[in-house]
Amino acid sequence: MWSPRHGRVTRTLLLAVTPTLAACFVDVPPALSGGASSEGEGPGEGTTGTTGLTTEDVHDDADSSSKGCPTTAPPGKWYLDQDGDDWGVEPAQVACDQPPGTAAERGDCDDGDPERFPGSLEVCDGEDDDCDEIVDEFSPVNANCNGCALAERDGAPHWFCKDDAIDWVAAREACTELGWTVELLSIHSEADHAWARTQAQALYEGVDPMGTFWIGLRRADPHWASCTADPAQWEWSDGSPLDYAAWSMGQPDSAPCDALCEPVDALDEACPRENCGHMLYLEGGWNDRACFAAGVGYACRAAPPP
Ligand SMILES: [Ca+2]
Ligand SMILES: [Ca+2]
Ligand SMILES: [Ca+2]
Ligand SMILES: [Ca+2]
Repeated sequence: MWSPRHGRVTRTLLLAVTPTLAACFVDVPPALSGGASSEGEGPGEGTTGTTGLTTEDVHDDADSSSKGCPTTAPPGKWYLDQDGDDWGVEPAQVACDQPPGTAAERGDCDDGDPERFPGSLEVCDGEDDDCDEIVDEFSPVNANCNGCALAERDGAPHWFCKDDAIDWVAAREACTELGWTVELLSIHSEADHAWARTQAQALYEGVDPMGTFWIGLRRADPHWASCTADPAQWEWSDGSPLDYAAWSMGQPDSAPCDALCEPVDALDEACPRENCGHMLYLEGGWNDRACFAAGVGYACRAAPPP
C-alpha cells in the first residue's frame, strides 16, 4: 500500500540532500576531495563541521562513541523528513546535532504529505492519514465515511455500511481493502452482539425492517457442498473461533439445498448453498443465506492495535 510510494520518495530524497547533509551523516560520508569543500557544501578532510564531529571522527565512531560530540549531546539518530511534519523515514543517520531536513522520529507513511504521519487525525479521504495501515477508520473527526457509520470499541475500529446490492464476497473485499487487519465483523460475546445490534439499528433505521447485513459468518471449507444444517460447520472469516452464537430460531437451516449439485464457488447461483451468514438488524438474530444474496449492508472490524 504505502511501501512502494514510501520507497520511491526515500530514494529521491537521498539523492537530493546528499551534497548538503553528507558532512553530518555517518552512513553517507562526505566527499573528502576538494570539490565539495571548495564549494562550501561540506567540511574538508579532517576539518570540524558544525556538528562538532570531524569527518575522521564520523568514520571512526559511527555507532558507539560520543567522541567529538559534547558530553551532554552524544550522537543521535536522525531520519530524513522531506515534508517537515517531524516524522522521518529510514535509513537512520547519526550526528551530534540534528541535520536540517531530518526528524528524530521515524514512521512517516508518506514523506511527501505533511498531513499524513503517525498520530494525525484520520479523515474520510481514501488515505491512511495516521499511518496505522488502516484507511478511513473512526477518529474524533471521522464518524461517517462513504455510507458507513464508524465507531471504535475496545480499541478496534468498526464500520457499519449501507449497501443494498452487495453480496457476501464483495462485502468481505470491501472490508479487507481498508487494511490488512480488517475483516467482516466477528462476534464473540453477548456484549459484542448487543453493541453491534445497536450500531446497526442506528444506521439502518427506516430501512426495510426485515433487512439484514453481512457479518463474517461462513460455512467452513470442508462442509462447503454440504446440505446439512449444523452450526458446528460454521466459522468466522477472520479465523477466530465461533465461541458465541446468536442464531435466529431454527437457523441455520441450509435451505434450499439440492444435494445433487456441486457448487462451483460461493456465488454459484446455479447451485445455491446457504453458506454465508448475516444478521437481522432489528431482531438481532443470525441467519444462513446464499452468499450471492443482497441485504442492506455489512459490518467490518479491524484488529485493535497490539
Ligand atoms: Ca515527514
Ligand atoms: Ca508525512
Ligand atoms: Ca489510518
Ligand atoms: Ca483517511
